[in-house]
Amino acid sequence: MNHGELLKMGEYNHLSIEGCSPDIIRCLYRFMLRLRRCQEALIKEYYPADEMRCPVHFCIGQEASPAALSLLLSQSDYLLSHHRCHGYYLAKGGSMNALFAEIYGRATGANGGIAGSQDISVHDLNFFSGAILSGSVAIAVGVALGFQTKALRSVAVTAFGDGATDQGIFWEAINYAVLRRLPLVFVCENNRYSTYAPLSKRQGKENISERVQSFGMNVKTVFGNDVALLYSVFSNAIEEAREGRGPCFIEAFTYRWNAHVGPGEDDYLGYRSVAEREFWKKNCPIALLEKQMVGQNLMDSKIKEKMIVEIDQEIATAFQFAKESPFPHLKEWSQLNYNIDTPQADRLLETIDSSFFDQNQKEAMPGPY
Ligand SMILES: Cc1ncc(C[n+]2csc(CCOP(=O)(O)OP(=O)(O)O)c2C)c(N)n1
Repeated sequence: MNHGELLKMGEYNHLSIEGCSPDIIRCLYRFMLRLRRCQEALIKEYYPADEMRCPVHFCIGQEASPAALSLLLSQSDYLLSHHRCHGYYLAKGGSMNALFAEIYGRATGANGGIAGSQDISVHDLNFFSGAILSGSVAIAVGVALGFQTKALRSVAVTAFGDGATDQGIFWEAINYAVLRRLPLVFVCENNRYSTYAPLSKRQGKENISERVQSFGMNVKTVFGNDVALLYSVFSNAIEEAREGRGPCFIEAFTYRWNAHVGPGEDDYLGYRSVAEREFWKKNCPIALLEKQMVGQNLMDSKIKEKMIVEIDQEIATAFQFAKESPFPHLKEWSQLNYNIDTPQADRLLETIDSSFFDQNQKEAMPGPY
């Protein structure tokens, strides 16, 4: 499977909800709708208000993977994500209030307003994300090794884009995970682009899964907008890893509808064809599931309207919470070093020149990132 071949398919009509209970289907749908609407609301609110002062990588069109994971991980499992992390943060139980507050740079944010959108991490939820491509993949190997060493039944899942596979450390991580049969699931959301560069311009061949498989890894390639399929494939992979049967690499083909970064459009740059964008919009993960649900009497306009009202209320509350929260203060910086066992990090913190920190965020940051 690759992006070029998928476009020739036209319409995807393989989504089947037969293997899932109605409750699971409803939860998957609700998660995707909630994620979609919260992203859309943030995009709408970004300008002209200009109060969100960090780069934000939205994930419209890519709701299926986090939705599937949201029902499969326990508290003790770790989820380590890349910069496009909002869906994964919510999947691990992160609150919308703390997400919005983080993007608004407020003290009540998931990371005290200091991390911003692409580095959100919540220790209590065992959720971590990071802007360094493939950084989380490498850290996930360490986490899984820890689980194995301590004979725990926990699993690490790392979710990232195809851009992570441009990094050398990604291939080292694959090799080591296979070698040690680590309890680790790799989820690669292949949306074809790293910023504005297609995979074909970055790698000799568009066959990530094939190359990963050549390391001895168990591999699956799936249409990443089929949330029911993802749920089943992720579920099996997580179960296998938990039972000590080793890691799995899942390549989920999907597409981001929005710009690489920020609330605006970047298609004026001409890096993506109209046909491609139309294909992926036609095969929207939410619409594909909804069609099946309507066919099985699991969804109608009344149920959907009720869901939207609840979700929009949660979003409105999150905006209010974020906007009414205070900005962080410099004197609290030391408290942001969560690991008190790292005196070296404490010493580094003391060397930071606080004059760089614009507490009132008067200057917008240049981009793109
Ligand atoms: C090591 C490293 N190199 C470059 C970057 C700059 N960068 C940020 S996002 C991005 C594109 C990532 O694409 P992908 O991993 O496919 O995820 P997507 O943005 O498509 O979701 C790049 C190159 C970075 N963050 N880290």
